Amino acid sequence: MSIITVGTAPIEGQKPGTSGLRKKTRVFMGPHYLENFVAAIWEGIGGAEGRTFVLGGDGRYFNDRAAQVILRMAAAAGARKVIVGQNALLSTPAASNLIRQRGTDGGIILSASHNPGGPEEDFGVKFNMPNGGPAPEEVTDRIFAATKRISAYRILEAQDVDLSRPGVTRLGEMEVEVVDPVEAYRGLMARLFDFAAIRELIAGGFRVHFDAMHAVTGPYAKAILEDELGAPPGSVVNARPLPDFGGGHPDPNPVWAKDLIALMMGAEAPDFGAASDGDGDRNMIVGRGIYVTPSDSLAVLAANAHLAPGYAGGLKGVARSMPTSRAVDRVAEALGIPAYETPTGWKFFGNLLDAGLATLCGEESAGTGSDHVREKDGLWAVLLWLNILAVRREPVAAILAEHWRRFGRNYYTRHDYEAVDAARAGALMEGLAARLGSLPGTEVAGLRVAAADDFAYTDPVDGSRSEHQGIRVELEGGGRIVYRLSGTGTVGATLRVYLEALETDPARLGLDPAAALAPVIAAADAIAGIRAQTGRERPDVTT
Ligand code: VG1
Ligand code: CO
Repeated sequence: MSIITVGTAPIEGQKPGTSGLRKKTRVFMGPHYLENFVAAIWEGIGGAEGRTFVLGGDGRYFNDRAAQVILRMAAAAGARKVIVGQNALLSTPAASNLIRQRGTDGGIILSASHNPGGPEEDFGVKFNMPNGGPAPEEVTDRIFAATKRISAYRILEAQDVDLSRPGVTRLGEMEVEVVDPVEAYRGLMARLFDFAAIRELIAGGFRVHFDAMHAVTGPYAKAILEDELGAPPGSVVNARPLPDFGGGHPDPNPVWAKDLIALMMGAEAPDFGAASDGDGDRNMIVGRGIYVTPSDSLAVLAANAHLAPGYAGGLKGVARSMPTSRAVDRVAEALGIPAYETPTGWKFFGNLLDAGLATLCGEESAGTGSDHVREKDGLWAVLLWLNILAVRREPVAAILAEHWRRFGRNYYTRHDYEAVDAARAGALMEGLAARLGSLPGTEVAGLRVAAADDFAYTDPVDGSRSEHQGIRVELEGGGRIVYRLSGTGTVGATLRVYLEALETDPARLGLDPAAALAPVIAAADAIAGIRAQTGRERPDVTT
């Protein structure tokens, strides 16, 4: 086997976004595209020589071939060892766990998460640090810089490694260890949660339904929910990971997991429903007859986490991404613990978790997690909910009602305008930013603006600063509008508008969220001129 050096040239646009580099699969499969980026990763982290990495992905189209390329490049770069999930599969949280447990120098995750998969859809590559978390901006900036000056990369000339069976092999000088993708993760979950209590709950007739959306969580959910916790076979559906996720978006929200919503709202609804996304780091929670918004889920988990053994000592603090509703802040206040507000994307939670400032983190986009790994974790959230339900023995709806009575309710919705012309979306954001100073004190659609700013974040641990992370408009009475452009899309720009209204009147806690939010929605359009600027009458996706 020999190492060959391939001449190449910089390819434009290899700038990692909210969560790694995401592009159309065809783009990734184009000449040198993947190779250039991987070589830039090696350079951005100071070389791969002598190092050990974890490698795996969500099983989408091109996952298997990309993994083989990365293995050959790691071997050529002098890596000591790569730990790969069997068949190149690893959920994002399981990869994070392996990086930490095995003390590796980081890992590469192949995923475009909730984006659809297939030859005409999306692919992605992300580097995670030795702490198990996504590379911070300082590192992704170095990787991007390396993509702009690359002139050659090195790769081993070799056949594919057999990744179909656990065991140790070699690729040139490098060791390749193929591991069962579920095992270490299952062990971690068993340490955090009271499996015996959940088993007893389920044995008592409590019905669980989990939709893996044809994505990577299927094998994890089957092993844990069915095999370990005794949920009857068939409780986990769409459990086989498919390269195109069955043709849908593996995005656990009421739009893309509508079968689950229909089931949970029907007469025969199970007690508890859940779904996860392409790479297993997101979750959707649904009770019988009630959808739990991710922001509410984070707040309920924060208020009840102490009921699970892994969190019995209480929480050090909580953190949420800026657009996430402030429901969890109200819980933190009641618990007397700090609440942090970070930019969108899990990479901003890493320092808080490493420094022991926060125990629980969450995002409105259905991501919740804790300091057990450095990624959000879909199945973890499901298990924490089940542990809480096993202790409280109340329906999900009753838990929410009690939560709102105690803390108030932050009605919440997100409107996405997808594939908007990038120039028009940029102009909308710039126009807003230019008018921020004049907004406070004005009345819009019957609501008064209390404050407005362009969100910037200074990391309390390392002092790094991230600017232009979305525009916040605070309304009197606790409402809020946030405008932000997505950093994970692959076509045009996606404008996200996050809408929140606070209600503490006990008589108004059970309103239809759309009705409760109608004035805030009207104000959001009036302030930004969304319809006029995007030419869209209504959002493409409402969650
Ligand atoms: C979206 C979500 C964000 C999440 C990110 C990655 O980013 O809004 O909360 O962290 O996806 O999630 P953006 O920039 O498109 O709004 V995952 O599960 O797709 O890796
Ligand atoms: Co994901």
